[in-house]
Amino acid sequence: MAADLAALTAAVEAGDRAAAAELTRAALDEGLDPRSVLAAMTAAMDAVGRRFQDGELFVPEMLIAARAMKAGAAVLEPALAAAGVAPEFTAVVGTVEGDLHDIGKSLVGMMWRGAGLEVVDLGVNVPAARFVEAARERGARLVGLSALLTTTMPNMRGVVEALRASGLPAKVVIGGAPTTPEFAAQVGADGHAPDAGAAVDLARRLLGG
Ligand code: B1M
Repeated sequence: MAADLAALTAAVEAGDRAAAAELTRAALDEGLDPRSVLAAMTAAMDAVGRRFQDGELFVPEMLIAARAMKAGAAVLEPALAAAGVAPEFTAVVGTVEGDLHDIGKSLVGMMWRGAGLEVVDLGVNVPAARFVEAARERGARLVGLSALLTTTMPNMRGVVEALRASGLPAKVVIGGAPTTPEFAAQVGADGHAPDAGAAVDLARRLLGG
């Protein structure tokens, strides 16, 4: 199969897992920058979100598109990671309690790996105590919190408070569509990133890189 980023976008949007994985593989085999491959897939998810808002498609279609993106991302991840250097710092990342959206959080984790961090991905629906436990066990210098729902973003405050109370030295970065820099400041986080690329810049800044 030949590399075709437009076809990759279309495959993710249509929820075609096999094509998403194959087109990702073809793009990497032809030497395309893994970041442009990632951009082709995120463009598809943006389109899915817009169509959902317009009532053109519903939750099951969103879920199927998300799974196709994950299939492509699984192929892409080693290439992003390969662009990095040996991990100097460990980051813990997860989606806060009550929230099941994992694509943005996983992308941030992938990009952080690509930037040379060791990343412990706790998944979705993660309680505050689990973030603290993992940060302590893994000696994390960075904790990333994601929330996609206006109803779950307040749970970020509890995670930040639990991390501060633990005395661990980890910096806390938050992100996710409804979050803002102002909200990050309100909950006491060290920073906010609007997207996965910005999350890399912010991590580097906070870790002194
Ligand atoms: Co949901 N959903 N969803 N959903 N879903 C949204 C978020 C929504 C905006 C759709 C809409 O109405 N237009 C809306 C939220 C409205 C609101 O709160 N204001 C919504 C809703 C309402 C819901 C349900 C309540 C629907 C229902 O059941 N009635 C339900 C909630 C379930 C729950 O979590 N408890 C629900 C369920 C689902 C699915 C399970 C079907 C599926 C998720 C599948 C999965 O993740 N495995 C899903 C999806 C796919 C979406 C949309 C379409 C796409 C989300 C996504 O993956 N985007 C979304 C609409 C949209 O965002 N356009 C929507 C692609 C991803 C790359 O972007 O996650 O924003 P994003 O991440 C970006 C940045 O935000 C940032 O970087 C990422 C990459 O650049 N970022 C960080 C994210 N985390 C970060 C962390 C950082 C830094 C940056 O530092 C640590």
